[in-house]
Amino acid sequence: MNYENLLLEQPAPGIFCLTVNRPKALNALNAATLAELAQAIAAVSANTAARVLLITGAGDKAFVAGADIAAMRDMTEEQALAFSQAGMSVMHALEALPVPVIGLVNGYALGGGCELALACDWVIASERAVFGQPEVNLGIPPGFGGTQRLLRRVGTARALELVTTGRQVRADEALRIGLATQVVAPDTLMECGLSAARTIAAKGPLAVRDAKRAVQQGQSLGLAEGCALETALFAAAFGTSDQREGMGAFLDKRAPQFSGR
Ligand code: DAK
Repeated sequence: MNYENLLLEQPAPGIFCLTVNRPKALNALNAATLAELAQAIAAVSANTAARVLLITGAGDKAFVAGADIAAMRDMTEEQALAFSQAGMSVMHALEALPVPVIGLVNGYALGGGCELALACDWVIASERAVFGQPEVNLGIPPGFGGTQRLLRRVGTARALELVTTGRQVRADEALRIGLATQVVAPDTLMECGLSAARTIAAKGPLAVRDAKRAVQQGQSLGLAEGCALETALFAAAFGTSDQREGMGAFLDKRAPQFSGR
């Protein structure tokens, strides 16, 4: 499928890479880009061979510099509601993908761009990355889930400080507060992402899916319920051929060949 504002590529078997591609507007998210993101995420979700999704921004300056301010300026409340819902549903769809989603933040990740990074399962940042929720500078609060996902990732006080001041966070601080899990040199960002993706793609796909699901759902469960979910997923794994293959391969001292069944 051809997209106007995105590139969806498959650099290796099972590994998909989605690039937001509007470099002249620093990859800002307008309605058309959000609609394409929804389509691309649905395509990856429907592909049973998919193992990992990488997301990045085109050019060397921005991951995504936010929702498109020019497109938002004259919106009515009704239009703003529809725009926020479109952005929210993209972020939810990304989070709900059964495969891990790694954000490769190559530059500015501001406003909607920071929210897109927060909807990724984790983020590898370039040394040039800059994160922030600067919406208050524009007279609006965040609208694509930033307040909620930021507080879950960095804690309440840090989230409050960032969303009320609009302060920008550089890569080293992002690493320290948990917005990024790793910071790498700009020209190694894609290779680091691919390396993580290859590692994941070699694992049991059902186990990866269920491990992601347990961690994600655990965020909104009590400890006992979360552990009950883990028990159910663990037991169900023993009905799969991946479990027999993984354990058999270990005992045979050979590399496993997982089938995802
Ligand atoms: N939207 C549209 N265009 C943008 C943009 C954006 N977010 N960010 C940059 N651009 C455009 C610039 O207008 C410029 O276009 P031309 O003038 O060349 O035509 C081009 O990209 C290059 O930008 P600069 O010339 O400004 O580049 P600099 O290197 O000088 O500065 C910068 C880079 C990232 C620091 C600066 O561009 C900047 O501050 N950009 C805005 C960042 C920002 O404020 N982001 C948050 C956007 S607000 C809601 C729904 C959604 C949201 C909130 C509520 N509801 C419905 C409730 C989400 C809001 C946001 O994300």
